[in-house]
Amino acid sequence: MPGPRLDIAHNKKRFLGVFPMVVEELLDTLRAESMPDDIVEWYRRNLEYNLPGGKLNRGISVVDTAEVLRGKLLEGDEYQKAAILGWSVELLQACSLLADDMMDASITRRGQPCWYRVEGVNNIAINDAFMLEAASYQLLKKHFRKESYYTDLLELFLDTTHKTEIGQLIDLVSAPEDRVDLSKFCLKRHHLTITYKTAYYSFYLPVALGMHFHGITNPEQFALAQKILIPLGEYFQVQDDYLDCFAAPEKLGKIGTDILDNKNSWVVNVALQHVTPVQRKILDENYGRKDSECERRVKEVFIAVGVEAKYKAFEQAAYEKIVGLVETIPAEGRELRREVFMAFLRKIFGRTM
Ligand code: GPP
Ligand code: MG
Ligand code: MG
Ligand code: MG
Repeated sequence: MPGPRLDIAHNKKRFLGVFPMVVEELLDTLRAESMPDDIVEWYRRNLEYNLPGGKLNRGISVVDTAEVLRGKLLEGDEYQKAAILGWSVELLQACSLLADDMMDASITRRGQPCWYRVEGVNNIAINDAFMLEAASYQLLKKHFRKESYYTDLLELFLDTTHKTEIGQLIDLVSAPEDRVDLSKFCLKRHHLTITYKTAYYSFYLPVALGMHFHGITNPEQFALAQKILIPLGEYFQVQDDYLDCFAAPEKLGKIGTDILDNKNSWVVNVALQHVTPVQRKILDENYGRKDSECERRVKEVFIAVGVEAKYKAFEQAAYEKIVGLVETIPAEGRELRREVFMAFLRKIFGRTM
């Protein structure tokens, strides 16, 4: 059985079609507490500014996974329920991005000013991030509390959030603002960082949710999915590091900050492996400085050492490794299907935004 074809544009439109209902349900949780209108309106603005503007890959992948496993498109109430699970992931993602942009001193996100930089918001964005996280549990409670797998969903959200926070901690502690020491950077620590800060919540979480929705209960199947999705997520975050430095901000929707922020990024690690002593001195003197001229000099070295070709080679190797992992799933597997992972891989391979 070939399963349904995944039409990315159509799937996004369909997923966004559920968003107004999600917003109203969440606003109802405040109305039920008789909150004043301006408070309800603030919450609405938080949701509408921070949720729908991205690629929505994580949320849509919950639905995609459920549909591939089912072998047909979901319809009506069933589609809506899977999409709500997807929006719960998008709420968690929006929460992380709001907070991350403050921690990384970012300027733009999804083609608009970061929420904390919007006039009148500032540090209220911290509370807004918490509210987005809480909103995901409100949705889960309303729509899934009667399901046998409700506790599994809750544990999955909580454990994934814990892992993401650990990853964010490694990311931040590895990038002290006042002390640049490139000899402390290493790809082993980078790998640990990206596994925790990105791979679990961006890749394992959506697919595991789709698997629960479909009724899969066998822990071995979840372990097998994780074995493929963590490398996929690591590959995605290397892309994020590369694009932070080299993509056009208008296309990416965000202005890169990794060089200014002294981040232990894939790009600087690869450059450090290939620099001459003169280039190394330029990096030592310019990396992690809050100065666009310093940033320009660093990028010049990255280009001169051939980071682009190394990235292309990395992408190809990552693609082949992941396809190899996917092929460990039996072609006629009765539970997991190769297409769950190939659909995700196709969405990100060679991405420029
Ligand atoms: C990506 O880091 C990781 C996250 C956004 C997770 C943040 C986790 C928290 C617990 C707040 P990044 O800074 O490279 O992302 P971007 O490039 O999108 O800013
Ligand atoms: Mg960031
Ligand atoms: Mg960050
Ligand atoms: Mg980044």
